Amino acid sequence: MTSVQSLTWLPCGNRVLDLAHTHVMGILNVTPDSFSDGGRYSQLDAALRHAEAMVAAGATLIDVGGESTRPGAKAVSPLEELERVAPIVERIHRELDVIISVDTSTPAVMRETARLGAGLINDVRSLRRDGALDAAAATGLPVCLMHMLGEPGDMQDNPQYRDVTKEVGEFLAERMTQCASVGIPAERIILDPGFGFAKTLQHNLSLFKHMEALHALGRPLLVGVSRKSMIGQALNRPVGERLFGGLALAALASVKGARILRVHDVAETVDVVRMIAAVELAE
Ligand code: 7PJ
Repeated sequence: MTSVQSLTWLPCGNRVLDLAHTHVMGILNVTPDSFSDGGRYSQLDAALRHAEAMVAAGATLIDVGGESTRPGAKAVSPLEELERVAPIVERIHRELDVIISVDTSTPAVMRETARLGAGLINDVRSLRRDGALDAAAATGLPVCLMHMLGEPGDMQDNPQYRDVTKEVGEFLAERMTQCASVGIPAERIILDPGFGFAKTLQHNLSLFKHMEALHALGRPLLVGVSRKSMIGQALNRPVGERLFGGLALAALASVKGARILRVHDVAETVDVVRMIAAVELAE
């Protein structure tokens, strides 16, 4: 599904993202619990090798995150988050041909990683932390705004909507207005429905089904469902057995016009995207 708005290029630092195609964003967590053990050097090395493998598998973006958004995860200080994220951003920028996205809500992390070569700010809190709007604006980078109610710690406490897709759309429109007020133009914004954030299984499924309604906001959509509990709940699968369900959702999201798929399993998802593109390019 193409639309005029999608036939554009999005500048991301020193690279551009061609929004005519669906892209795969590989997830790179640099939270300490995402590695077995070992010192900072081996963690950095392992992270770089993981990023390299995802780029080789066809990822055009790598999403680097240093703060866990799992419910119940411990809060991280801005300094600790920066110490986790900055070295890997610097190394990826120096060594790999890829757009670096930074999964952060922290103003200091936005500013510093932009200086080190990040090309996109991905904020699950949609720049609602104190100082985040100004920090993001100062970087000049594009921003991914994601829908979530509350904070990761309490977001799953009985979330309620009358019409989840409509309310997600209204939230994202309001965040775009806030961005405009600090000089972040619509042309620099990516929107994300926020699957798994403050939503029950039924909310997630309904939002996914009706995601096309969000195209009315005029901006490219990013979808992140990889290994999430909505797959686990729908199929009754533990986290290690959610790949096929995730690929089904990746294919559906792509056909529904999502432009960026945020995933753990890059090679598999790239095949899905390329196969769909091959069919869409046929006479
Ligand atoms: C998302 C994210 C998502 C965006 C996470 C997980 C949880 N950023 N960061 N969208 N999810 N933009 O990967 O399971 O869905 S962390």
